[in-house]
Amino acid sequence: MLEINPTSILIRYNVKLEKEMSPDDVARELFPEDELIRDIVEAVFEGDEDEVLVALQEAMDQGKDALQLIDDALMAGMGIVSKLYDDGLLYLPDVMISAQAMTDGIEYCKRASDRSHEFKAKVVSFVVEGDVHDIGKKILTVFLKSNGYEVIDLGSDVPVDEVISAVMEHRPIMLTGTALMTTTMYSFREIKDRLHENGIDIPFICGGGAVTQDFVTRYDIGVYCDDAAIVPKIADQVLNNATIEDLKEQFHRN
Ligand code: B12
Repeated sequence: MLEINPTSILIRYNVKLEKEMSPDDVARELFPEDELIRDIVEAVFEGDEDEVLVALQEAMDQGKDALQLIDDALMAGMGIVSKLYDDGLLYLPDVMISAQAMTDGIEYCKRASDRSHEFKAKVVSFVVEGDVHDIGKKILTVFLKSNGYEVIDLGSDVPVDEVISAVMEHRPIMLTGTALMTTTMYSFREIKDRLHENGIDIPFICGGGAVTQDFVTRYDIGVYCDDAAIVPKIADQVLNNATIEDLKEQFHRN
């Protein structure tokens, strides 16, 4: 008896089947066409560190530039992961695993090249003194790195002095602070005062579970945001010469 496969008929007549797409399906639609780049992007998406290096080497052997691969393949792959996380299709562990694969890939590319990679700009990030909650800050640094920023990550439980010294040493375009506890978030006020005393006029972006827009505006600390995924967009605006007032207007909720 003739067996009819309805799927093939629908595909033949170009009728899209009503079926929920898996994260892999969504990602696959975003993968680039260039096969060499695609293999790297896919390995970053899968969080397969070994495969990332194999695919990078293959691309370099075929004439791709090591540093260009950072932007075109590694960051592109992480961009897809960030997008799917943003859309609620991937979870935090997926992001962290892919971020590690991307970081290993970046180191590999840097070692393979005799030139240095050009980042868009530098951002200093930290979790306030007395606070070890660093998961949100880790997400934030992943988003910044995958959008081409160099992140000076000071870690968690960072004393005010250390934050100020890092800003003076690295001269970033902006500073991000994370606080998860109502007892620790007051460090932000001290940091803002110390930045001011030292004549440093960069945007201070504040976030983390305990922090509210009301707290940040009441003490005129800087710019508040509750979503780590937005931080690269804020950095892009800073590069576009947005003032602190512009940023508040654009990113604060009414
Ligand atoms: C995981 C966790 C821990 C872990 C931390 C592990 C780690 N490495 O981070 C451990 C077990 C160590 C821990 C310890 C403690 N914890 Co705890 N912990 C939590 C918990 C359950 C989740 C926090 C978390 O990671 N959330 C997920 C991340 C992704 O959220 P997030 O950091 O806020 O980041 C998001 C946004 O805020 C934003 N964001 C973050 N940073 C920034 C920065 C900028 C610039 C921007 C724009 C955005 C942004 O981006 C992220 C998403 O997009 C919370 C409960 C809760 N509901 O939040 C309690 C909680 C934060 N902990 C709490 C407490 C009290 C403690 C302890 C004091 C407990 C104790 N008695 O020992 C200790 C504190 C130790 C210390 N000195 O810091 C309280 C704080 C209460 C308060 N408001 O002050 C909470 C709220 C639990 C509660 N309901 O009581 N904790």
